[in-house]
Amino acid sequence: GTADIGVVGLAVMGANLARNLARNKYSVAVYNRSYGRTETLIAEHGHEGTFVPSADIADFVASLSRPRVAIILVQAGSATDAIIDQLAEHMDEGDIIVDCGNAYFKDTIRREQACQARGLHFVGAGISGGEEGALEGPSIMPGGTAESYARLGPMLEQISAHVDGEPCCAYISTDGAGHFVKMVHNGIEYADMQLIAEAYDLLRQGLGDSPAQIADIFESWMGTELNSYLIEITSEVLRQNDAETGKALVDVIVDAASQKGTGAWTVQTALELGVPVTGIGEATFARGLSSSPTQRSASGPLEGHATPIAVADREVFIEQVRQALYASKIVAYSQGFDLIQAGADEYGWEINKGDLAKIWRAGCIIRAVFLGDITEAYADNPDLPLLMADEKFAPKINECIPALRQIVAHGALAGIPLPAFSSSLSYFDGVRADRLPAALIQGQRDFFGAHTYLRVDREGVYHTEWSADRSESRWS
Ligand code: NBP
Repeated sequence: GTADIGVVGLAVMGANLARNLARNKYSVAVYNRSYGRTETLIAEHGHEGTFVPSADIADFVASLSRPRVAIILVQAGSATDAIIDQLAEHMDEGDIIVDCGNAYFKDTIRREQACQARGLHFVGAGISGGEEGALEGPSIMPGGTAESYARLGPMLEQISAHVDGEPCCAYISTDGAGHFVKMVHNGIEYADMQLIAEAYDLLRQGLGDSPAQIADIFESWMGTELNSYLIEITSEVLRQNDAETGKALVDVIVDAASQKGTGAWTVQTALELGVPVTGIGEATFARGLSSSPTQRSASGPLEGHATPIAVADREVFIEQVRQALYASKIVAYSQGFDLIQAGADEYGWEINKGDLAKIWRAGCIIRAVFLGDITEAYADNPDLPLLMADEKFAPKINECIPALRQIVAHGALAGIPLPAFSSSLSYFDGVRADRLPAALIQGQRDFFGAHTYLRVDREGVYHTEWSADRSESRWS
């Protein structure tokens, strides 16, 4: 075969990634279970570059130059397993299978082991940026053997988004690392979106502004450190009017947020690893609450509907909301990077967190100017234990926390739900507390379960004889 690389699965993502490769002068073998999609791709876009279509997977594999590289972009789950099996049947030792679908990282670890046993390389590559990204340049997070990256990396780097000439694609680490960081990326995306939604709610219900006015506010924030893709699209969504009713589109959209599961994966993983990702957790739960018709329609007897906030100075209030958003965003990212480090420790990955922030600067949904600061923070100190306490971030978050306190208090008094803002503030207060009430919890645990406690003033593990004379004994 002569094709440089192949793509299996030609629905919107696969077709666009294949076109991106072809536009970058690679010869691209293409295959889809139902041949119709292949025909459509060739008919509509065949002129964009060199495509080598196959109706059969054996022919597809045969059309690839060695060592063969096949990218899978089919529905995540059993379809991916089916395609891996079919490819492996026809491939030879040293060939490379790349899954660019939204796979669960533990599936990727399992698949990598199975492929390795058959002498094949398996790369789990997270890819972000949706359909447009796949075509114009996504952010790509590949995990696999270093050997496979030597063959695959240059191609992926070329088709990825670029910032100042640097690709938004970098080798992450082995097996499931790429899909793990993609999962956390999506979790951070959930948090970011929820924080923006809470800022909107404060301006809408608290300040009483119209969607168009709020669109202007978000647009003006593009000139600040909040500059990001999500802020930009928020402004566009808020400015959109419904053709039929003439109302703001946001007012005719049902207020129930859907999810496809990556937020939940992130939270589950965080629970397993014991990492508090409260921003992502609250964002995921908030979507759940919005989509709970039973509970919401049963809430009639409950009082305390949202009231306007008595705002003394409009500009001051808007700036407080902006600072609250910025502080909470730093908290959410700090927590996300903690989860990535915990995953690396648990699964034996060496992840360069600065590189990761770098490849999220463009191509993906959480792309933001702010990520450049994260890259710098980790460049200065790769083992930074708490991102938000970095010497660049600490002064910024310290400056914004008073505004976050004001905003959370306003929301509480006005009855506007701010789960992500308020949990970010609680996390900040918790992590920097000199002393936490966890000491009391240890006392309670020792009381009912003899779970023991440590002392602040000496070594050893202690238990108090609560049901006897309450004397203390050293257990070890
Ligand atoms: P879909 O997730 O809608 O999957 C459709 C593709 O899967 C078609 O090519 C279909 O073939 C194929 N397929 C299915 Br379904 N079952 C199969 C099987 N048993 N054997 C072989 N092929 C099978 O496509 P998509 O929206 O392009 O997404 C592709 C991947 O990219 C997914 O993992 C998705 O999570 C991920 N992703 C999507 C986005 C996005 O913005 N959409 C972003 C990032 C990642 P057929 O034509 O024969 O039915």
